[in-house]
Amino acid sequence: ASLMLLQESLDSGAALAQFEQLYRKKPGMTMNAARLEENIAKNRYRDISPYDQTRVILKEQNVSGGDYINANYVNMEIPGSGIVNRYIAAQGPLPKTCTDFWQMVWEQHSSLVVMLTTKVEKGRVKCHQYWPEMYETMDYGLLQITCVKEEETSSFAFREFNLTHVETSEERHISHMQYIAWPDHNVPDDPADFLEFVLKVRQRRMGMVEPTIVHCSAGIGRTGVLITMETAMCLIEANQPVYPLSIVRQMRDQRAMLIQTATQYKFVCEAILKVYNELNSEMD
Ligand code: PTR
Ligand code: PTR
Repeated sequence: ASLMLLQESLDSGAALAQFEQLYRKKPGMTMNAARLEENIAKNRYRDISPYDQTRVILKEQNVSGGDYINANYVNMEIPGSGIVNRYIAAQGPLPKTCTDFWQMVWEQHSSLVVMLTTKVEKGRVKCHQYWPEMYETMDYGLLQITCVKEEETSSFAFREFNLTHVETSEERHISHMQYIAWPDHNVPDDPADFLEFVLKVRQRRMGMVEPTIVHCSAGIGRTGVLITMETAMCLIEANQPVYPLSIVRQMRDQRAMLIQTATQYKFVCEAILKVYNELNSEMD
């Protein structure tokens, strides 16, 4: 029933008006760490900062000094199922934050990184290539990383990395899933491709308790769309009502500005309806 109302409020424009009215930053949250002198150069965009209360704090003193990275924990509860989908929403690494990024991956025990941007869009750099080329090994601080697999389609790139901690020799394996057909401030070129990608992410995440790291360029627009979609899919499966606006609010309580434009919000609402309607027509 919640989704029938969604169709109506999309048709009337009310859904988008509500989205536009929702706060982009949660009142009372602060962003002081991002503004510290030593951290300013670690932000890709001056206007995109993590909340202090939910930011990921690097544990080991790192090469660049301090504990700061532009990333927030975003936990999405699926009521009635006992599931909490755990994410870290982050900006795309800069040349000087690649080591910090891998340190975060390691310390948070993440085994999946989802990337929703290309390195360059319309001639502008959106994300530094923070990983080694196929069969190559690179050092990032205390981590040695080797790319052991790479597969590309016209919309996706899937990679596998081996990480070795040089001090302890501990080894781990990490998957990298990149969506390459999605320009920033915009929506994916093909909703079917997008849904296929989200399903692949979900399959890879099944049973995973450690956070999945999701990033785009700023770590707000496209990252927010992906988290919203996966959350809605889980709610539909758990037979729970889906209120996209409350998903967005729950996300923005943990990282500011998630889902950047009304077009992105509309796109994800329509994709949610598509999944819901397909599921229901199968059951008829
Ligand atoms: N979007 C551009 C950028 O982030 O690099 C331009 C921009 C810069 C937009 C700064 C807003 C900015 O706001 P402030 O410096 O007040 O945070
Ligand atoms: N100041 C930048 C701008 O408004 O252009 C910040 C920004 C950049 C915001 C990219 C969102 C962006 O998209 P995404 O979060 O999907 O990478």
